[in-house]
Amino acid sequence: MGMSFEWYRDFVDTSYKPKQDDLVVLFRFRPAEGMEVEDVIGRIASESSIGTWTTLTTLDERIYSMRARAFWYTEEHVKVAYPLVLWEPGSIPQLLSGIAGNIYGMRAVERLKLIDATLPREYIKHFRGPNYGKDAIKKIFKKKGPLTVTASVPKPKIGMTAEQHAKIAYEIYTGGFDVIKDDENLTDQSFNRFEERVRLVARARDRAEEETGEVKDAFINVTSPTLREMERRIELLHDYGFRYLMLDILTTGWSALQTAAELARELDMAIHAHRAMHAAIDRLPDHGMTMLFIAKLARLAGADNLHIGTGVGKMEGKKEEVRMIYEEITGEKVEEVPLKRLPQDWGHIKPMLPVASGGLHPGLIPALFEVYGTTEICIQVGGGVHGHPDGSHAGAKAVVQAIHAYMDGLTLEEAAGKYPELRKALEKWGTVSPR
Ligand code: CAP
Ligand code: MG
Repeated sequence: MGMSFEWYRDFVDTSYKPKQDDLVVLFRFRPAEGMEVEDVIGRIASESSIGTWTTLTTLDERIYSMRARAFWYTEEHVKVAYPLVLWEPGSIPQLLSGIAGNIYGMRAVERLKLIDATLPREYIKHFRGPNYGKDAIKKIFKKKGPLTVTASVPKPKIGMTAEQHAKIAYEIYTGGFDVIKDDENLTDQSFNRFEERVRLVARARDRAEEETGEVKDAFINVTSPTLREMERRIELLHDYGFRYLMLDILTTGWSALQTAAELARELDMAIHAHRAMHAAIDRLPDHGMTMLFIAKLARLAGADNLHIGTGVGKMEGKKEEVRMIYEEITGEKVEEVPLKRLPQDWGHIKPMLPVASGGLHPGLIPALFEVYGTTEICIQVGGGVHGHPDGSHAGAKAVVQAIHAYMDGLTLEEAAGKYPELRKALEKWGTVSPR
């Protein structure tokens, strides 16, 4: 039992039944040495809603009724229900300042992981979600054949001049790829200025569209030091006819994504969300926040595409997790997975376009499609294109050949007999899963 001036247990109520428009959060926790479970879950619910460490003379009935309630728990999991009134309509930063703020730093809580939250319709109605999402496959890229959107990052990941970058763009566009993508750490450096890259890639895009009759675009990174500069870069992309912008959503933050989403809608553009830094937040099983919940927020905030892992490439993220996140960002009514995912009705919010990236190459294409259970995704292949023995153009062709082979029910070996570029890629990498 706590100190006489504490009231954390007021926030534990297993008789409480969450209201329809309560926001419910599932946490995993580990009590600090000597702390009882009820004292820990009381702190989690208290500090993330209206409470603090001591009883208050300023508390009144109205405010008291706004407290969160830990209404279900075990030795290491707790569900907390939050009255809707606590949350500013449409603000992801304010939501996180509550349910993912101070509670991580409390001495009584040794470890804490935010697993998921059920966002009520009354909360999500203030968000517009993706502008295109998965619809982009047909509405932007006008795809009829394999519905896989192919993107490639020039590698080495930074250092190329804008001319070298644009030359690679032309090579992969004419090799059959839809998109040239900036790397997450390419923005506006001396060797590759943003404006010059936009101008030169637009020229390569136009030339390739002319020659192939296909829609080509780019995920050019508008990650900037200020939102004002980010908006300026987005407008420049629009001026050059690009349909997408790319944003590192975690290093820029949720207000940046919500600002970009508002502007993207005005300009009828789509957002390719890169998740660089996510593993600093989601990698530990017992502390931080799940990629599932990050993905949920990205969909709510209006990102169209989101990297969610490959299950077979160089980045961590098991097949089961990739599938669970895939369902979350493309589903309409998402089912609960006990202790791993809460139910979610997405209502009017469109499905996103999932992005598989990280260590991919032609030899991994079949395994990747098996993980996702669909080919209607965006795949990003960097090293697996530009490491091809015959160069980037052949590398792009080899990936496209592997996609077609999968669609035609050919094994990679059978297809290698048909496609020389694919054979060369398989000779170099086989079906290795790089680390
Ligand atoms: C992949 C990549 C992507 C990662 C991000 C890189 O390059 O460009 O940023 O996929 O990870 O820089 O590593 P390769 P995730 O194709 O050469 O591996 O997609 O898991 O967020
Ligand atoms: Mg990258």
